[in-house]
Amino acid sequence: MVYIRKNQRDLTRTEKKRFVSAILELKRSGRYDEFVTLHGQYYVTDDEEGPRASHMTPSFFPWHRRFVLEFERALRAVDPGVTVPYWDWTKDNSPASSLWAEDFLGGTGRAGDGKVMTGPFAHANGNWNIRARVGDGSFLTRNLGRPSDPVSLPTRREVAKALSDPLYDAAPWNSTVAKGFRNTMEGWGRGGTVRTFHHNRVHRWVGGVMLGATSPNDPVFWLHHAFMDLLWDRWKKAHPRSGYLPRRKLPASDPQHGRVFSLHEPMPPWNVTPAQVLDHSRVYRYA
Ligand SMILES: [Cu+2]
Repeated sequence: MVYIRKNQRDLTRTEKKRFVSAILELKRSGRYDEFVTLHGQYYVTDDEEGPRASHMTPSFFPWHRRFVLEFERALRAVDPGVTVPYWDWTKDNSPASSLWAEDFLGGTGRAGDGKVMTGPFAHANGNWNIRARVGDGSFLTRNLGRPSDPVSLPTRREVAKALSDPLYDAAPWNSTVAKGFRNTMEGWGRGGTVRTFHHNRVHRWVGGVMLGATSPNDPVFWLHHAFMDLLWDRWKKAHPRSGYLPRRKLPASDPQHGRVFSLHEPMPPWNVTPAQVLDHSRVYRYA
């Protein structure tokens, strides 16, 4: 049965409650932290000598598609009616959005230590103890919009511009690529400048634990990446003649040989190829 991923703003009160409860159950059982740890393990940078499956790489989109899907499977094993909603941050772009309300993800962190004091994931409720992380502190932190040095969320126009590029990705297939949909959306800027866009900027806008390798410690991670996944679909629809690149394994002479995953190379840890995750329409669809 195909199931639907909805825009988070359209969830009913009951849907929000069931989504939150399923997450808390994964947390209680220890399963949630395995996802955090896995993301941390795969968060490697350009200069890493080994294979780079999840970030700064063409397989950023397929890797995260599979990652969110694995998480969603775990949620659905707890409650088969639950799916991962998406957060369209071009529209719901303020801390006043219902996403951050008491009955859903809770709000921003308090001044000083950034500790989140509201909602089901606030530390005081006893259900959300952060274990797998880089740095210290066992509580969820956020700094929505970073008021002391404001960050803005990507706009519709900026996203539309990224979507208009028919090129998926280009050599050298890393964070320095100055063209192509993948790196513009992933958001590493141009050749190491400080301008960061789109996906990375959303992590920054949320702040706190959403920065860096163990960002799935904040449940909003999944809603952000579900929207990224939807944007990849939109890009594919807009450019039916384009496709995932590189199509073939890079030659041994290429400095990125053995580091990036071409269309038919299996990605760890699941050993699925980008080609195998291109079409999800028999598993889930977006409403
Ligand atoms: Cu991310």
